[in-house]
Order: sequence, then C-alpha cells, then structure tokens
Amino acid sequence: MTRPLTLLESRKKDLGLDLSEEDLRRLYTTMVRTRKMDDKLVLLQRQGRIGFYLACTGQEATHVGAAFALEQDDWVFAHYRDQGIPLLKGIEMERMVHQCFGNVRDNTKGRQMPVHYSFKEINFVSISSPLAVQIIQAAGTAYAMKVKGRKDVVLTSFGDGSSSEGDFHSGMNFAAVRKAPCIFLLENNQYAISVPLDHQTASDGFAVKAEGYGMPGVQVDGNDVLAMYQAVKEAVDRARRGEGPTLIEAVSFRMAAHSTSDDPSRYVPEEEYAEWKAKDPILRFEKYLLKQGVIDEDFIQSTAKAAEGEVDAAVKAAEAEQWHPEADTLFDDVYAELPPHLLEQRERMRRDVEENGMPGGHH
Ligand SMILES: Cc1ncc(C[n+]2csc(CCOP(=O)(O)OP(=O)(O)O)c2C)c(N)n1
Repeated sequence: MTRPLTLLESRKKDLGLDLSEEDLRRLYTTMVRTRKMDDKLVLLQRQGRIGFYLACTGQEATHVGAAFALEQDDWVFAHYRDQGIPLLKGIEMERMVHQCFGNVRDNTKGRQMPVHYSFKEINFVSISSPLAVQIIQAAGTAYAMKVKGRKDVVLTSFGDGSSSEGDFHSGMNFAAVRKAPCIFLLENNQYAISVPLDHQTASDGFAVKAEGYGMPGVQVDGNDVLAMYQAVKEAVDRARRGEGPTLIEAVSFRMAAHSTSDDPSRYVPEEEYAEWKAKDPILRFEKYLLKQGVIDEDFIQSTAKAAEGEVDAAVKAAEAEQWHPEADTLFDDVYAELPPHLLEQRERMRRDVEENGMPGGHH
C-alpha cells in the first residue's frame, strides 16, 4: 500500500496551502468543540438524560478538514459520525444538543434518532440510519446540480462498512458515468461496529476501488486535518471544473465506542487503541500549531474552557425546555392541508390525550 497523504509532520515549513492563521485556529477550535460536545453527550447518555449517542472521537480531523474545503452552499450528505461539519458551518451547538434531547426545540421534532441532524440552511441533508443510502442521494443531487448548471458540489461521507452496501456501487458508478460533481469521503476507522477491515474487504485499502469506476481515488491520513483539507479541496476544484467525482479514503480510527450501546473493549486490542491514541488528531494539530507559533498555551487553555462552557450552556438550555414536542406536531410537515382520514386520526388522538394523557388508545 502506498503511504497516505500526510502533511502535519512534513519538514517543509510552508505547506503551500491557501489557509490563513485564522483559518488554522478555526479548524483547531472546531475540532476541540466537537470533542467536548461528544464527551459530554456520552456522559449524559450514561446518566439517562438522553437516550443514545454516537461519538466521532478520533475522527474530527477527517470531517472538519474535509468540510473546510466546501463553500457554504455546497451540499453535505453526511455519515452519523460527522458532528464537526454543522459546527464548522456555523450551526449553534445548542441546536445540536436540542436535537439529541428530542425536545420542543429539536428542529426534527423528536422524530429522528439523536445525532441524526438535518440543517436546511446549510444544505446539510438529514442523516439516515440505514447505511449508505446517503451515497445514492448525494450522487443524484450532484447530477441534478450539473443538469441545472449550478456550481454547487456535493460531499457525502460514510464508513468502511458502508462500502459493502450495494448503494456504494450504485452511487459511485452513477456519479462517475454522469461526471457528477460529487466527493465520496470514505471514513476508514478500522471497524464497522465489531467487524474489522479484513472481514470487510479483500482489496488493498478502499481508495483503489475508485479505479474500477473510472474516477481518481486518494488515500489520506485522516488524522491530519491539513492533508484532509488539501485532498478534498483538490477534489472539490475538480468537481467544480466539471471533471467529475473523486473517492477519498481517510485512514483514521474510532477512538470511541461504536455507539453508547457498544463496548469496544470486547474486540479492539488494547495495543491497537494505544497506537492510535498516540496519533490523536487534535493533539497532533495542536503540536503543529504550537511549533508554527500560530497558537500558544494560553490559546489552548482558553479554547478548551470556552468549548466546555459552550457545551454546558447548551445542555442547560436543552434541559430547561419541555421535553417532548406536542403530540399534535405528528401531523405537521407532510401535507399543506390534512386529508380527511388524518383529520379524523388527529381528532381521535386529541381525545386519547385528553382522556389518557397520551396518544395511542387505552393503556
Ligand atoms: C443497511 C444497514 N445495515 C446494518 C445497519 C446496522 N449498523 C449500524 S452502524 C453499522 C456499522 C457501520 O460501520 P461503518 O460504515 O464502517 O461506519 P462506522 O460506524 O464505523 O463509522 C451497522 C452494521 C444499518 N444501520 N443499516
């Protein structure tokens, strides 16, 4: 296997990237905010304050670096392990926490699982629970952008396990044939729940699969935020020039459990975890920025403190809200005018709520 693209420990002082010092600090800060939010929400789940959570710990550089290469209007069809993308694109953390609580201020009205965000204003399309369906949605949207003559590109991300789904083949093939402006970001975090890579694919990594579809495939150090930015920026520029899709394989590691319903100590060897912990993407970038004089110890401390304060305030705001959206909201958002059978069901539900305190008949 060729070595994945890495920049952070390169000896070159000037990496030739079009990023200002402010950009570099923003990348760092977003990664720290993402980590702090994850840590807190896992704890909340353990305390029974939210029902479920999926942390992206260890993979912050992969998606934050990738998203930084996008314009604000570009489309994102993300994996469920990409919390840093909405944060980077300016979504308030508080809104993400409301979603995890499924409270009245959750913009998905408690209808989605926690972490399955959806933010229309940044073209961040709802995360799906069935694996890989975002890949075909993204390929179709990218083709639509091309047909409409728009300059927007589409980024879709998914795990190594998701590449075993038929939708991976359909989406990659369709986008390549139609030269759709789509960036396929495969987040290789070594495991699909407990299934390791050698049970997932017999090929030498995932980037090589691009060749069979007729698109470039690049393998990148997913724990190197600058390498991620550079690789995705090249793919975005290529897509915007009308030259079609690219597959980017980010090599990283899931430092968290798969979800709060999982115990990775049962299948991840301790040495493997330790090896990757030493390559923690936030610490690596921090070291680089310190060396470059872009940040100092004070900045590191104040960033951590501010992120913790932001998470605490968001949780406090979420817990102060009424927990469940009103039952009536079940009937919103599909029809402009409710058809008769739904009007009847709503009446019946209202009666149930009045008589029994909850919808769903007689308990
Ligand atoms: C079609 C489908 N099959 C199975 C599942 C159950 N499932 C949820 S997550 C997961 C593992 C996914 O692994 P990967 O794509 O590598 O992403 P990761 O969780 O490692 O980020 C599985 C099998 C599902 N959600 N959808």
